[in-house]
Amino acid sequence: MQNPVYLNIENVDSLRNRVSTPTFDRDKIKTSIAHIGVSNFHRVHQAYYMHELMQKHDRLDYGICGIDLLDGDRKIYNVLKDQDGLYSLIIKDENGSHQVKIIGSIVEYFFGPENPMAVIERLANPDIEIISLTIAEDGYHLNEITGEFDQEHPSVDEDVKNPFYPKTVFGYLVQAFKLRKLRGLSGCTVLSCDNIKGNGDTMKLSFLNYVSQVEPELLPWLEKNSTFPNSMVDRITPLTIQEDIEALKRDFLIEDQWPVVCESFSNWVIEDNFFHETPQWGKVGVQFVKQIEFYDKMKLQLLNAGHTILGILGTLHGYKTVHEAANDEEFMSFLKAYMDEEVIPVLENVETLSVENYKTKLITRFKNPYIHDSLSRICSESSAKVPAFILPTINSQLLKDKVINRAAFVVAAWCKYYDGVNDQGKVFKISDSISNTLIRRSTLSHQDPIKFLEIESVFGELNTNPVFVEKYIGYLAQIRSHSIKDCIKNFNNN
Ligand code: CS2
Repeated sequence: MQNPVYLNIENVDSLRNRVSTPTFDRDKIKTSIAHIGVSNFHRVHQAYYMHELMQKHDRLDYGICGIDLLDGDRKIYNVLKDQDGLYSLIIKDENGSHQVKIIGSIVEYFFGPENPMAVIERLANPDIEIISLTIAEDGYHLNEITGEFDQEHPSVDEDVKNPFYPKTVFGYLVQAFKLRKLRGLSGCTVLSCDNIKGNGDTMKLSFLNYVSQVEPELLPWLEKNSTFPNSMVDRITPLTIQEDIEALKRDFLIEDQWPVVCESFSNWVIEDNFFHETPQWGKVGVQFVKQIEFYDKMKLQLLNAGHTILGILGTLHGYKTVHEAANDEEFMSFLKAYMDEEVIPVLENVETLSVENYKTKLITRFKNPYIHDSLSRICSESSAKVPAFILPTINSQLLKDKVINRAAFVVAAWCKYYDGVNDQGKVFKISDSISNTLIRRSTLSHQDPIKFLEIESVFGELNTNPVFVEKYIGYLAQIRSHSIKDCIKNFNNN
């Protein structure tokens, strides 16, 4: 038997008869994108699209410079360095077919904590026309309810005090734009690729707010020299597990330290608002639109909310992955009814986008047994997810005096989630930047249920809405005295 081949530039051609490898000349690639946050999601989505452009259309002008800014991201930086930016993308569809592609669009990589000045210089380089971001929902430092930038956030405060050794994206960007202005260079597009409603507008708001504190004189230049398109990104991407690494070695004889798995479905819709000319990404299926709002709402309130719901309810039951929960007919009936009765009515403006088709496809995507998407991934940082994915539905429904039964049930289940024990008596791990608050409030809710709803930064004024509060209290009592599955069955039968 042959030995596995270590993935790097020297060896990649020898893999050509096993998997799809880059056929373009990587030395000819021009780096015009700097991407901050080389997450698994970035690697299956944007980097994949740019790779396809190079591979299928010989467009070598959209090379990516990957950048990470957090100490915790050292591993991906080391892996990309070792593997010359190459990595394996394993696409798994619902029928069990697996396709492996070696992605070659990330051609440079920088690590902020090691050399912040190098990152700032790279961002300021005139070749960079787009600075894109995947910094996760909590990277924007927003107050979930007011939607405003949290100026008091400790890392923001640190950056204000030490502007030349930044920690946050905002700190880096301000230095890069300052250099561009000083050198008489043009600005660029800042493209957010995170799951946030109006992600570009949000980024703009947060960034300009930060700039007004540290470099107010830069504001007029920025107004003329930057754009912040909104975008909707979609591709389910589980965390890589050891089994993925082993399977690649066993079945394809490829030794890759950190391959990445995703579903076959993929979607990217971007508001056409670029500082330089609109990128030629339509060739690989990227859609440019005038208005993103409808696409955004549909995706966040159906897919991401659907995930959060399966995540919370499934974890309470004892399931470990999305597909386990989604293939349980009781859980799926609950979710379908939530979508039909509580979400789709508030998506009235998106009829032309065929919400029904999206929903039907979504159910198959959730059920895909080959994507081992862990519920712990889904439930991490729920304090940023619930307000972004579920509360908009609740608020719209309440405004119109419409049903919020299942949504209130989910919020009650979310409170129970912080008891930290499932219905099989097993303890599960809670991972959230405000986990102490969530756990404390959930504990207090045993005596006074409203205490959980009083976390203002999460729920805003929802605790003052009598219709919601009554339902929530009723469901919480039910959930604390019956198994989650029995409660769901009860729902489905009524
Ligand atoms: C998930 C998303 O993190 C989550 O809660 O819902 O990562 C989801 O898988 C992606 O947005 C799919 O496009």
